[in-house]
Amino acid sequence: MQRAAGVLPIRKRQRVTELLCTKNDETEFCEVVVYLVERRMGSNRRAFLMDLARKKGFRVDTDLSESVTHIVAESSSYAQVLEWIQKQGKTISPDCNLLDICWFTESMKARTPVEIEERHQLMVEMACTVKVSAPSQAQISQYACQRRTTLNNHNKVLTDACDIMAEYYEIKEIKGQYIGFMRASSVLKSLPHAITSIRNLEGIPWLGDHVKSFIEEIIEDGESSKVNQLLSDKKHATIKLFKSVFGVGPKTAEKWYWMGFRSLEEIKQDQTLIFTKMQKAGLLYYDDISRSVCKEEADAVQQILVDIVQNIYPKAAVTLTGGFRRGKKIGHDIDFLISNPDLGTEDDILQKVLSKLLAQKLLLYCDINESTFEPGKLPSRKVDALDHFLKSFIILKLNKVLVDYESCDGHQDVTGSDRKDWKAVRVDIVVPPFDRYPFALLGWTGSRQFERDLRRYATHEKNMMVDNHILYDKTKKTFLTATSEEEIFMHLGLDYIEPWERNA
Ligand code: DCT
Ligand code: MG
Repeated sequence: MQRAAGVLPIRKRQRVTELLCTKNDETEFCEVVVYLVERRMGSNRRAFLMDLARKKGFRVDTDLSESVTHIVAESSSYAQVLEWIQKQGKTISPDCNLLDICWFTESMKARTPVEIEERHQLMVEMACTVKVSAPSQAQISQYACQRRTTLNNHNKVLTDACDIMAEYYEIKEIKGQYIGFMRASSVLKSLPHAITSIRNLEGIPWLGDHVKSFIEEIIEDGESSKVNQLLSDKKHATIKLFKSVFGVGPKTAEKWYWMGFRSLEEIKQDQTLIFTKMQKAGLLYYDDISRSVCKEEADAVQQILVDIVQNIYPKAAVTLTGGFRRGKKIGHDIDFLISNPDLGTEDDILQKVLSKLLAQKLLLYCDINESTFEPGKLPSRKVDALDHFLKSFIILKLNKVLVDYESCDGHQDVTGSDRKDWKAVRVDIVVPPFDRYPFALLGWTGSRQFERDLRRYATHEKNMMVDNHILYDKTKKTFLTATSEEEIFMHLGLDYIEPWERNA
């Protein structure tokens, strides 16, 4: 793979510098004129990065002109950027550098334009082009945080089958197999094409022998005998049913099965079982909360929370996170972050929100997890551990009149056939301290596999630790601050992945 040559010669650079730097210039490195290519980057991110660079003393031009010395592009090849420039009807200086975003990221981190190395230059052929016949291993990252995974899944048959296997092994607590199928499903979801032949599997990471033969069977026979076996396994189906009750984990589900229970009716009617408060609510509202929540319902709940929060703290924001932030149209619950610029108001906000919901008779169930967050503490090594922020798991009584069901696909499935004018919905509300908000947002946006891989990548590739609270550089022994998700990606040397590209 050849790299494009062309670092601006020093003499020419000086000439450009003289032309560009006026005495009033606030930029520190006026020999460098950066231009960010919007293609693949998106206008919002471009605006954010331009602003960031200017704050760090860089000259960034909004328009592409011959004075630009450094053109920076994301996920693009040399040829693609040149073609794009031509399409815009622009010309650039022959000595202009066409660079990958990694040069920009490193320069932001160093607060100075870093020396251009070969790896910073755009490649003549695009490295991430996936050849449909046989993608090479180097082209698909083993980390979900280096892949763009939208909801446009070209391999649904395969990933659904892998997800069924993963869920089975999760319940059985066979971690190796569970992770294996999760990773395989995740990488298949990111492919830009459908796998139609065994040859297509070459070079795709995480397809070990076991998973490969599982997939090969589906490609050849159109179905998996293992999945069919699981789907007709009554024991597995019963344990899954019990586990689908809010507050019931795999251990309790399995215990109920071994105690001889086979249906939720039997569980509900039994006089000897002792339920937790959460399980009681889970059983009571099971019909509603076992159904999917649609985006329109999430929007209605957000409006209820916004109305309450803005009355108490006008500067506070209510952000929809979880699957809905990744663009999903349905989910099993609705996840929110509430953030207020005034530190120390978290308890008060949550208390007042819950009191108000209670007064409005909308709070069917509520469980509060007090904050155990200690600033300056290193993150937990447990990848799946919940965070330490103040949060509340609730069941909300949502008035159906508030929901625009007309816009909701398959709204019969969502609302059910009952005649009551409300639906019970599961809502999580997290209230992190304001300076932790970008980390909390990144953590709560998910997907779970994306978060796992982000942590694994930070540890193994960067000697850093990241979680919902902090980013820690183990080499420098320092905590890195961030005011946005973009900055966290930048600290980690990662291209920014939009929320809707995190459906790993
Ligand atoms: N999360 C995580 N690790 C976990 C659980 C959750 O990183 N063990 C993060 C990722 C998603 C986010 O929290 C919200 O969790 P869920 O609501 O379980 O996931 P979701 O993606 O919103 O899925 P759904 O659409 O079904 O609600
Ligand atoms: Mg969710």
